[in-house]
Amino acid sequence: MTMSISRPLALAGLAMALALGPLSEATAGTKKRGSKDIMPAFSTGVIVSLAKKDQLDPELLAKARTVAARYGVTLRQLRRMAQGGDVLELSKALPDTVARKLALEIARLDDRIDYVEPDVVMVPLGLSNDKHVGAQWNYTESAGGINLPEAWVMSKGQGVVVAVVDTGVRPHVDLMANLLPGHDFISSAALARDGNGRDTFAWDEGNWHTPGQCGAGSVTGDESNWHGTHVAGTIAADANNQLGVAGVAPRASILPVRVAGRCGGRTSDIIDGLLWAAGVPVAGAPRNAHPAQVINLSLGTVAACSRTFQAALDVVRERGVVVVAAAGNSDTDVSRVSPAGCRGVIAVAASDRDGKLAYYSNHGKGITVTAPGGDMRASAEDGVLSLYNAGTRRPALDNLAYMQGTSMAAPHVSGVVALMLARHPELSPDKVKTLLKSTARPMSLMKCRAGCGGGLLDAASAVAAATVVAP
Ligand SMILES: [Ca+2]
Ligand SMILES: [Ca+2]
Repeated sequence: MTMSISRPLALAGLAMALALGPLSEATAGTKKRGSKDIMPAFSTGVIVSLAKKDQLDPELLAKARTVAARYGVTLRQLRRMAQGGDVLELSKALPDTVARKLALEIARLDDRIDYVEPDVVMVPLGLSNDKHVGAQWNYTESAGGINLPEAWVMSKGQGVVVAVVDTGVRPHVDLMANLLPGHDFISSAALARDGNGRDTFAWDEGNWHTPGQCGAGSVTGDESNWHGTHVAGTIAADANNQLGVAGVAPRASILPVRVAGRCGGRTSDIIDGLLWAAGVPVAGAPRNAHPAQVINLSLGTVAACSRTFQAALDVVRERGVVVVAAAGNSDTDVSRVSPAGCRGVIAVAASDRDGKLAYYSNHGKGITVTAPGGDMRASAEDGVLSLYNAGTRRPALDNLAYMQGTSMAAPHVSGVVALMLARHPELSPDKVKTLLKSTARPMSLMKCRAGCGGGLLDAASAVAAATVVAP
């Protein structure tokens, strides 16, 4: 019954996964937690401004030096600023909080002082210290990136659960901190490769298959593609741990729901997984202790939305859960695809590094927004880098890989929705959809002739808008 099989692999497009070598830090098994997520603010001096633009006199400077000595620093008169005010340089940088106290004490020395402020060092809004974050053009580049660093100042997705209804996950060292226990909904032991049907372990056992085993049109072959791990990494790989990559919402939690194995997943299993992810009781499965606020569906098939799937999506949406679906990679109208063509979902098209609709991406009126999915025809590095496994069939060591597809685009949106909900948990699925559309960056006719929704996903604008609207 090919109509009942949805293939996550089909959405991983021409699954040109270029596996990087095993990461030494991953194999070493140690995890350093050096820097903090918050940007460390510090000051190298204070700016003293006197009333009537008076200049600082030696007597006042001497008093200020006495105060500074109590903070273990000396002051040097550096120069006068263009609009008035004197810059006094500290012998060593002080943390912002300390510099503010020092400034306040100096300000109280003399009535002629209008104000004193720390000469705070401003830094570029860097993303994080993760080893390979420099390869994540999809977060930072102005043409094709999602404007993530500015969004991170506002939110990192703390407290939001995102379900990845997919092939399961590997316990990747760069994901473990954010991984919740999930469930395996694959009812066929043969497709599941774990020796049984449904169970409480959502580990990806590999989806490789022999030639002809999955029928015509199958995209993967004799190598597993660790699809769910890659998707989960884009949503919530741990950030600032000096390892691997960063997820879009590095403080969100991932609920892994395994629905696809060898040859893909049955609609009946996917629907049970979807409902369970949203907190709906499913016979035979334990109660979901961590119901998701966002569900990522990087899978689908070219078929109109079935009544069964639509009914399940309606139930999930009534519970206030946001469903994000990959539009598919057949360069066709999204209305022909399920579940992205179903009502009420956020359908995501894929863009390339230039911010142009990717050559493979589906499109059409049903698209909500477009997000980076990459195009690896010229260079693998123009794909989306995320978490992977070095095993060709069975799981082996952690590593990273580039992949392309609308499967890679959808998790960018799921991550941004997590950032939005962390700021405003009461937002309805409809409101989230409206905001994603209205805050996206419009694409010119050169970038997309039609059917890219609101345009390119803009994380900072979406999170900013989410904080100030009614639910
Ligand atoms: Ca199983
Ligand atoms: Ca990381």
